[in-house]
This record gives sequence, C-alpha cells and structure tokens, in this order.
Amino acid sequence: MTTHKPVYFNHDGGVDDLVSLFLLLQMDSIDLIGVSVIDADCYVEPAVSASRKIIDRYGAADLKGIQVARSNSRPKNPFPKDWRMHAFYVDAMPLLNERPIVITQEAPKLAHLDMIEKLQAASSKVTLLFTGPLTDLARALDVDPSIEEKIEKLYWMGGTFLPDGNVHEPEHDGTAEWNAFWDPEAVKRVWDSNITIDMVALESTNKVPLTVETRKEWAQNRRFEGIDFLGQCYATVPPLVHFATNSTYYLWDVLTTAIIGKPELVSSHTVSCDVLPDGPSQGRTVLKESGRQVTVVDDVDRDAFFLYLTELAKHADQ
Ligand code: AGV
Ligand code: CA
Repeated sequence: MTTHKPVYFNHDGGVDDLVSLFLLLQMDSIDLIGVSVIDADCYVEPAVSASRKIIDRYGAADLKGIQVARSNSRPKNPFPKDWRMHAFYVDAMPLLNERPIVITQEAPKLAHLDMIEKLQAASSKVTLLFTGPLTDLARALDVDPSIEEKIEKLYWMGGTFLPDGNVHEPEHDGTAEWNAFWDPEAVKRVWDSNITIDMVALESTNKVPLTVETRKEWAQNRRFEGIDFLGQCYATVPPLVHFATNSTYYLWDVLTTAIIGKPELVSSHTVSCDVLPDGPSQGRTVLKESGRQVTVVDDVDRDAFFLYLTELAKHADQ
C-alpha cells in the first residue's frame, strides 16, 4: 500500500506562494487536505481567487471538493503595497482564466478554524507547510491547543540567523526576515509549542536565486504548459539587472515546498533559538542556548532542485 502524506498548506499569495501551490498539486506522494491564504504579502481576495483557479486547472480529479480558506489575520508590520499587488497579476493571467467559471469554492470557515477542522478530521498526523507569517497557526493553537498532537511537522519559510535579513523599513535595523517581521508574536507562540519545526531561512535559499539563465530556460521550454506557467508567474517579478535593490527573487517558498516531496535535496542542522518580539530588531530570530530547538536547512543540491522543479512542472501536462 502506498502511503500519502497528508499536507495542509497556508500561504500568503506571493508569486512563489502560488507557484508552490501549483507544485504541491503535482506531487504524487502527498495528499493535500486543505489550503488557506493569509493577507500578508498579497491582497487576500485575488490570492484566494488565484488559488481556486490553480486548483481547478492543475489539481487532480481526486482533489474535487477541496476548498480555499481565507484568513482575517492582521499584521504587526504590513508588507509593501507593491509586493502585495503581485497576486492580482497572477489572478488575471489568461492561463488561469480560460474557463468561464471557477469550480473550487471558498471554505466557509476562517483560515485558522478551517485548519483546526482539517487537522482534527485527519486519520493520521498532518504535515503543515507555511510559506508566509505564522499568525494563523498561532491563533489555531490558542483556540485549540490539542491540534499539536495532530501535527507531524511544520515546514516554515521564515527567519534568518544571518546578520542581515530582508526587511528594509524606516524603524527597523534590517536584521529580520519578512515573514517573521510581519507578526513576531506569532513566531513566539509557535516556538512555545511542542511542534517539530523545519525552518527554511534566508541562508537556506541563498543558493537558489532566480537567475536570468533560469528564466531563459523556462522560456525555451514553454511548450510545456507547466513550465510556461512558471515563466509567466515570475514575469510579474522581473529582474532589475542594472539597479541594485533587494529585488532579487529567491525561490524561497518553492524550495520549502520541494523539500516536502524530496527531503534529500537539502541538508540541515539543529539550533536553539528565540525571536525578538519588539523594538528595532523585531522579528529577528537569534541563536540562544536556552531557546527552543529548530532544524534549519543549511545546504541545497541546486542542480537537483531545479531538475525536480522542471520535472514537477512537466507533470502538469500529463
Ligand atoms: O522573505 C521571503 C518571503 C517568502 O515567503 N516573502 C516572499 C516569499 O513569498 C517576502 C519577500 C521578501 N522579499 C520580497 C518579498 C520581494 N522582493 N518581493 C516580494 N516579497
Ligand atoms: Ca510567501
């Protein structure tokens, strides 16, 4: 008997979040039991809509009936509007709008309550994949702490132990990663639980920036619809090659998602750490001997990762 790993996915509607949903739908080894969307690096309306359309177009027949839950969680520190716009572009892509109606429905419950329901109904322990802030998980733990027992492991894209994070905001010192900065207290709440955590931090994704070469390769292979979809999605976040900003797009969430299908792509080590809740370094994750244990991805087989990505995307054509 083949065992399918049950997975619940909470994302925040960025380009790589939506690409991650597409890739999860191509994995034969998992059983996607729920999807929810938080209003962080997106506007939640187009992000829920795009998620429903991606499931319609790329989900297998046995996913019929899966719904997309919307979060009403609010930030401590909101994402820049320009980044939040990306979900509108993906939602408007012709590839996702060929069919006149959307079959996949929005879930009746709020994201964190939907997750509690799906976890409690699952017959075996569930893998959680979070590619945005941890707010919905923190809220779910507050409402029903018994869900801890239903969680196999949390994969989270967030945090960094590097001296420089990716937050460049007026009242911040730049040491935090954005998903942690959006709601530092939620990170703290999850850290205070007994959940096993695998963290994909900024140092974990430094080896997988989205290069111009990769974009060209996707363009060359756009006869495969799934590869065209990757290229079209990332065209909404084009490279600025003559202008140095933090605009380099890493495959942050995509790497986190790929590990669920192929854990052997990465190596990791365990650290004890904490998160700073407020002040100019708020959201910074720091090493601390008395802190909680987390596994951090520290190396990626870059070529094997891109090969797997291509393989999954081509799977969408079959
Ligand atoms: O910090 C990385 C997280 C990932 O979950 N997000 C983007 C990924 O979805 C925030 C972010 C950091 N830099 C960004 C981000 C950028 N230049 N554009 C959009 N989002
Ligand atoms: Ca994200």
